[in-house]
Amino acid sequence: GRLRLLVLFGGASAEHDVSCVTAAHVLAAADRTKYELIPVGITTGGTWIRNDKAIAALAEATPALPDSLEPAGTEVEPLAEIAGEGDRPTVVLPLLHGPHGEDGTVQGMLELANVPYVGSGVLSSALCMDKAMAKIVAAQAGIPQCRWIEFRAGTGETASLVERTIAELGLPVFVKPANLGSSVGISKAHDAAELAEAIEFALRYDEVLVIEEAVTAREVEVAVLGNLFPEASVAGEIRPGSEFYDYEDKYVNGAAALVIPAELPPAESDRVQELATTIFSTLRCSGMARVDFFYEEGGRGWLLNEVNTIPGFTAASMYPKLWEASGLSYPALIDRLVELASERHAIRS
Ligand code: ADP
Ligand code: MG
Ligand code: MG
Ligand code: K
Repeated sequence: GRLRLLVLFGGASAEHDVSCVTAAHVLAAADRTKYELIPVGITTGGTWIRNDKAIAALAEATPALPDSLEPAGTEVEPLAEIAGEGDRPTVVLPLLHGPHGEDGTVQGMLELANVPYVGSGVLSSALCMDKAMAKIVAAQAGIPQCRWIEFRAGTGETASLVERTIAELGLPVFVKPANLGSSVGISKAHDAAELAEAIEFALRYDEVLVIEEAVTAREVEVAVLGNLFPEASVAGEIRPGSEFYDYEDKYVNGAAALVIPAELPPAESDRVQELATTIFSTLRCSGMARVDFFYEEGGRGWLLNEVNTIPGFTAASMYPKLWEASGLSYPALIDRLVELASERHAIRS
């Protein structure tokens, strides 16, 4: 029989809508001779809803699916829905970005349910979601990174943090909430006044902040796939449409251009692929992750920016495009991710 592939989408994050688009694309692309596709949407309030309309559409010979799924249909109880009826094998594909999806919380629930799921486990998901903790662990393994400082709310006044930042990092700097994505809460500060504002702004999103020197560099990303023996795709470059790769650029006007493969000397491509798989293993990732770098030409070379354990997955997203350019089609990528999820689950249980 076919494997039940439970596609989890939506969620409480700023990337809710992106996730709904991704889910529609995955349903359209996945091989229906292999999978019984069960789309389950999570509302911004956290309710789980099985999309019956999409399930009915998928039963047709030529399914008419929307461009974007909705968390609409029958409300379901999460653990019961994951388990399904009888003992049909199930794999869960969490297509959720940011907090309560990519940060280990949903992964913890899936561990308790004892089902295989695509992507990283609890520790790695939480680690990669927290920019400060990820940097600390990566630094311990000797991974090159930009200069940065951490700040916890309540441990000092904004004015003294402004002073400390300028003394230690200079200007301009990037101020980020530790636990977020999609550029939400992030700003670039060019002077002391902007820095104070950037700190106050980021503190609305998290009680831990990361402040980094602003590097002048190219942005290069590598898709990694695998469990204990991960493989790297060709590298791709992002050319932001504005001063940095912000939310608008990512999802609203799509002004950023993707260059695949990135134009790099062969030795540098090899180097960044090797770094990407090392980082993937260092941060205990499994299944998939997109490892994002700054490439400081003529300077320090490769600097890790961040790791995203549930990278953007629409047809236009970097992660699947990098694999396509490396010889793995979108449907084949889904198959491989499902296989990796099953393998990891079999080893661990
Ligand atoms: P997110 O997880 O929200 O994507 P990032 O840390 O990747 O957060 O930052 C978003 C974007 O901001 C990056 O893609 C890059 O364009 C810019 N940026 C972030 N940090 C720096 C930095 N230290 N120097 C230069 N640009 C940066
Ligand atoms: Mg991110
Ligand atoms: Mg990023
Ligand atoms: K991240």
